[in-house]
Parts: sequence; C-alpha cells; structure tokens
Amino acid sequence: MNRTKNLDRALVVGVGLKSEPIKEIKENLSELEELVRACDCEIVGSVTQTLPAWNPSTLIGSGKVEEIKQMINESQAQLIVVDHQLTGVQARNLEQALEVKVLDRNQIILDIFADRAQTFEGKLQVELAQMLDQLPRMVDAWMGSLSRQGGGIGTRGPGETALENDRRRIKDRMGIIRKKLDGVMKNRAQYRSSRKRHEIPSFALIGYTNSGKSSLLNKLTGSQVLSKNQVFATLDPTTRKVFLPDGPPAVVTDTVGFIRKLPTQLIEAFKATLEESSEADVLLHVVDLSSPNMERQIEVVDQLIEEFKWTNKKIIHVYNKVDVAPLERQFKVKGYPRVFVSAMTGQGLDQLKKMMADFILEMQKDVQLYFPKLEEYKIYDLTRDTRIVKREEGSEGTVCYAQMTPQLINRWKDYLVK
Ligand SMILES: Nc1nc2c(ncn2[C@@H]2O[C@H](COP(=O)(O)OP(=O)(O)OP(=O)(O)O)[C@@H](O)[C@H]2O)c(=O)[nH]1
Ligand SMILES: [Mg+2]
Repeated sequence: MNRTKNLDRALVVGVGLKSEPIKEIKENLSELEELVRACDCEIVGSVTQTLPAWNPSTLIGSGKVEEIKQMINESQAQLIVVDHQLTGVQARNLEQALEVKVLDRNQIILDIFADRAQTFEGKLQVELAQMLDQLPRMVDAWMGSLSRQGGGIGTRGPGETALENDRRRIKDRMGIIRKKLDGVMKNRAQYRSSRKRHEIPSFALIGYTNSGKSSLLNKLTGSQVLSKNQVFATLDPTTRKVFLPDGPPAVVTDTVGFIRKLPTQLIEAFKATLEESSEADVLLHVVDLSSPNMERQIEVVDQLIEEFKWTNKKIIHVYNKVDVAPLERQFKVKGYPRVFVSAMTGQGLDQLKKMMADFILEMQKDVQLYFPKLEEYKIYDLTRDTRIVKREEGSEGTVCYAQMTPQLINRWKDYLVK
C-alpha cells in the first residue's frame, strides 16, 4: 500500500508544544522534508506552529488550518504531511477542512519502507507494520463519526458491522503474516545457531539511517550491497564474512537504520531483522560525523539501544565520513572505544579492523594442544577453527599453541594440554 502515489506536491507542517525548543522543531521538520522527498514528492511549502496544548480535533489550531488552506491554493499542493502522529479523527477532520490528502510522519516512514521492501520477509514485515498502524486509526475515525452523528455507546448500526468486518479481515491477515514471520525467525535462528556452533564471532552494524552502514559493510567485506544517499536504503539484513588481521574469521551483519520516532509498529514488525543485531557479539555503532544533527542522531540510537536492552553489549563507536566532516566535530563525539573512519576513502579502516580483532581476542584464552602422530591430521581442522600461533613438531607428535573461545576449548578438550 503506497499512499503517496501520484501525489507529487507536498506541503509539510512542523508542530511542537510551546515547551519544545524551536530549533528542535525546525530540525525535525527538515528531516521530515527529507523523508517526504524519499517518497518522490516535491516540497512546495512548509509551515510550523507551536501550541500550548494539542487540539484534539485537528491537532493544530483552527487559524493555522485556515493559513494552510491558503497555502494549498497558492502552491497547488496535493498532500499535507504533519510531523506528529495524527489520530484517525484528526486526520479525517483535517482532510475535510483542507480537501487534500493528509498524512503523518509515521505513515510516510511506513510508505518508504513499503517502497523499499524487496524480499518476501521485508514485504511481510512492512505489511504487518501498516496494519498495526491502520487498525487503531480506523476505530478512532469511526468512533469520531459516530459521536458526530449523535450516536453513542449502545447504538449499533450498519456502520459498526462494516467496521467489525474490516477489523476482522485485517486481524485475520495479521494472524497469517505473524505465522509466516515466525517461520522466518525460526529459520534465521537456525542459521545463527549454526554460526554459534562453529564459534564464528559476529558483529552488527547499527546506526542512524544514511550514516554509511552498508558502505562500511562493503568496504570491510569486499561486498557490493546497495548503498545510496537516501534514507532507509537497506531494509533486509545481510551477513558477510570479514577477514581481520591475525584474527579468526568473523561475520558482519548490516541491517535497517534507525530514525527519530521510529514507528513502534515498525519495531514490532521488524523483530526478525532486529534479532540479527541482538544476537551479535559486538555492535558497531556507525555515526555520520559530517551530519549537523550528529549529536541528536547519537541520542536517538542510544535510546533505541536501551529500548532493545542492548546496553550490556560490547559496542565500538564508529565515526564515519571523516573525509567530509568539519574537524571540530571530532571534539563532540562520545563513547569508547571509538574510531574515525571513511567508508569512502578507506581511512581508519585498518584501525577499525584491529579493534574488531582485539574484541575477538578478548573473548579468547591461550591454550596448548597436543596431537600424537596418528592424529596430526586433525591439525588441519584446528586451522579452520582458530589461528595457530606456534607449532612444535616432535618425534611422537605435535604441540600447537593457539587462542580459543571457551566453546572452542570445549570442542578440543581431548587434545588440551593446558
Ligand atoms: N563522503 C562520504 N560519504 C559516505 C561515507 N560513507 C558513506 N557515504 C555515503 O553516505 C550515503 C549513505 O550510505 P549508506 O551506506 O547507504 O548508508 P546506510 O547507513 O547503509 O543507510 P540506510 O541503509 O539507508 O540506513 C551514501 O551516499 C554513501 O556514498 C564516507 O565515509 N564518506
Ligand atoms: Mg544501508
């Protein structure tokens, strides 16, 4: 479902309560403009309002509604996008007053996701998110129209049956999608547990949308996944092998980016995707060092890290786009360990790889293994599990020195000397 199709001229409305700093409302609005452009719409005007309290019937004040109506006439806008969640009633009232389509920020993000979804899984997740968003709006709009008609609790009419039918239809479909997504999650969990069994350390790239996660994946692993100067270029997770200096093979996963006020419906629907990151050994938090909104973007990601309960995970703070960032930005960064890189020029990537290798080494212990002559052929298997630091060949057998994670130690316990 794409609600912005054939609507190319958009007018954006920034709103906030009087208590919010105006600078923030403006910043949010410019991000909304970017989101709207990502839906292939042209921005033909923008307007902001700060209010002492939200207006329950139209969100914004009635004077502002009139002003917007004027602007629509002058600019021929076909679509109004409001930078705040609208209830079903508010959306309907605004549409009636303005006589053009009215959408909110959540719906725009959901539309972008709908446009970008490529895989079976991605499409299912987006459909589920859209339904989760639609259901309460539907009920709300219907309740609103009921109270306008003078009806109330206890009044049943044909409208209610229609609503009940719609709701049941959506709920049935949601049930089917959830079941399919459960299947996807089980599949992924199986892949991950096979990786775990083979003790492959894993890293997950997380961060604000457009910070350069996919570009970094490509540079780190020699891949060619899509990286683009647009929000939410990536929806589906991709996992690739990475070779680190002096380290065992590891994998890096690239996933969907975050944004301020990420719709909760998306978080719920993208559980399978987010699980890829929650299962990783180390998170690489990628920050766009060149963005004027860097600090707020970091805050948003930090908040989501808390919400997803990833705070006890190991995190490397990767400040990307150092090639185009003003130098003074480097003094505003936070979090350790940190590294400044450019996925574009390759600057700092060796240092990042070194840090990643160090994290893996930290999980490992020094061990000595002894292979009697007859079992020396097993050393070949050992080289696939870990790097052999030193090898001493004797007449009876060979001693190998290596570093191993606890699980690997368990697997090789029969040959362990120390
Ligand atoms: N100058 C510069 N541009 C970069 C760098 N890294 C990425 N970019 C650009 O930033 C834009 C976004 O890069 P992506 O790798 O798609 O970003 P992402 O974090 O994967 O974005 P989403 O998948 O949309 O969340 C692209 O136009 C990249 O070419 C960098 O180090 N320097
Ligand atoms: Mg990406």
